[in-house]
Amino acid sequence: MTTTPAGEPHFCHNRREYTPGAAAVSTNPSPGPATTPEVAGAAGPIPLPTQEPTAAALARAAERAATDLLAAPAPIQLADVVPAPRDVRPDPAGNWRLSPDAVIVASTEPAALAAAVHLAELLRPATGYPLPVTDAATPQADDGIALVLDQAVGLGTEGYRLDVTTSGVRLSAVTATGLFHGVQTLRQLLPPAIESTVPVTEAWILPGGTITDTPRFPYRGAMLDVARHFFAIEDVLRVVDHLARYKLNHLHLHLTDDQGWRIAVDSRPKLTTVGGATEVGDGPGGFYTKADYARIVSYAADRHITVVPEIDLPGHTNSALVAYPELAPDKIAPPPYTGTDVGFSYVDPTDERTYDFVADVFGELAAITPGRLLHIGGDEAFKVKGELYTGFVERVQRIVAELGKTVVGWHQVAPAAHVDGRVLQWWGTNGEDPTTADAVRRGARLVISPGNHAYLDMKYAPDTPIGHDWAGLIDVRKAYDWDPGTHVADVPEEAVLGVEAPLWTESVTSLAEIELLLLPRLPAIAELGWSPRATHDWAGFRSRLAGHGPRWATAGITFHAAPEIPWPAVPAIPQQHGVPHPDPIIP
Ligand code: TNX
Repeated sequence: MTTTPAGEPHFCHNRREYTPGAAAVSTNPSPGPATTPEVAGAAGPIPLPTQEPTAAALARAAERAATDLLAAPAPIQLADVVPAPRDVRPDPAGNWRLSPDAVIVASTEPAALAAAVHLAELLRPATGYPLPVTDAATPQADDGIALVLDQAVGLGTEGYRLDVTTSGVRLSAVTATGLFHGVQTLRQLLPPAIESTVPVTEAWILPGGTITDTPRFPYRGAMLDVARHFFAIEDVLRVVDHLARYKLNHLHLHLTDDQGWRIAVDSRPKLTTVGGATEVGDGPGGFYTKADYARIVSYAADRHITVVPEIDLPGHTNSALVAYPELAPDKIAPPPYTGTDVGFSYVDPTDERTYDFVADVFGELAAITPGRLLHIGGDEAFKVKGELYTGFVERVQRIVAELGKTVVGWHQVAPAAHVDGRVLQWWGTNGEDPTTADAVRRGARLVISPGNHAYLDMKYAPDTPIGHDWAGLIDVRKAYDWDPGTHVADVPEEAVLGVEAPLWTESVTSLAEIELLLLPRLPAIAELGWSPRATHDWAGFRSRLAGHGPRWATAGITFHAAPEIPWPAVPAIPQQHGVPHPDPIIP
């Protein structure tokens, strides 16, 4: 997608990657017209003619193609939601039209009001309607939208119920989190033009009926590695927005690695002034001050997302060793590292100063992290073996527990002793893992991130311009077709806290590249985390997901136009108020 000077979004039909601005990534080998993979994918291969077509046949084919291209997008159905809701009861007689004088009314609790304000802010730019927000003891949906906190709804800490009738919309939940998730559903039920940042002419119709929804797993997350490449706060906030859209509730930040240390620690200033000044390649690196981090945490909290910070130990620590050589096994500062190897660095597990360092770092991090979970890494510490490794992990686990936090570690920490509440993040590529299953028997719970299904840094296909393939290629179907509840042998579903999609950034240098790898696989992982297994259905998912392409395009979000998804041939091009409708682009 490109954006014209006037700001209207357009699809470039000879591109498979849509991106705002000029940096669209083209992987389409045939630059000819009318050969978009999505069109070809939807219609199937066109047989080669055995003889010259007649003029009449050509005219008929051209007419058919034009009709397809110009067809109005199918109206949105109540079930067209990602992640799939638990229960959907459409009522085609209950459609409701959002009108210019609609009002949003919320329960008097500030948290309900905040969800209502969030909804108004989502709907105002594209509709151009004022959508005033008010509150009431018993909000009514009189030709408007009511957001109601109601204990009697009984859908847990994150569930919601959405009723759309001809007389208005009622969204109810026990918690503000439930209301927030319901707002995301409501947004998806409006036409894609709702993503426009300027007012557009559109029939803002919501499909009638009732949705009752609750998540399958309590933990649904994504990880952003800000250590291999550093990303600006605004980029992180935009990733938070993407998580919120798909009802993910945890953002794991991989804050430290060999190539850079990204979080300020007052007692160890050189971690950031020295350790933060590098990244993969020749970039300048960077770091978050505590105020920056607080901004991310609070932006995420406003979207009902908890930040899980990771300090990766004892390996992946070259940037810390450069800053503080007393942590290094030989007490000599290594050169800064800007390559992409893993497993060579480690803090000295035999030196007490290392544990003082760990206590200082986690102490300061705990103080600025409202969430309960602190991630201690633990992966790929190839040079710290056996009891030296488990002893180190056990001491770090105790330090975190004494801070009143719950420890998370990559599944390599499994052999260490259990501490209360311990969570392992499993990233294997084969569900047979007796060591992890044993840790679960000793009390650990799992966040599941299979390298060959959930790793967002894996390429989609051999021609994906960035990413790795060590865990295989992960197309959208591969990201979707697995079950977190049964994935790891001998681990019962009750021990599975949820799912997470990690994005490692050795090859990722910009927001557009983050989005290219995130979308459309993040919604696939989100659906595995949220939706009941009974709704799992690749055919249904791919057609629901297809409707999100025009949304992302309209919002200027880069995504990979995966050929296995039947993207609409022509996205709705919204008509800006007072501006002539742009010509549809017909190749
Ligand atoms: C493995 S999976 C790593 C990371 C790399 C990633 C690249 C894990 C816990 N560690 O250090 O960035 O592979 O895909």
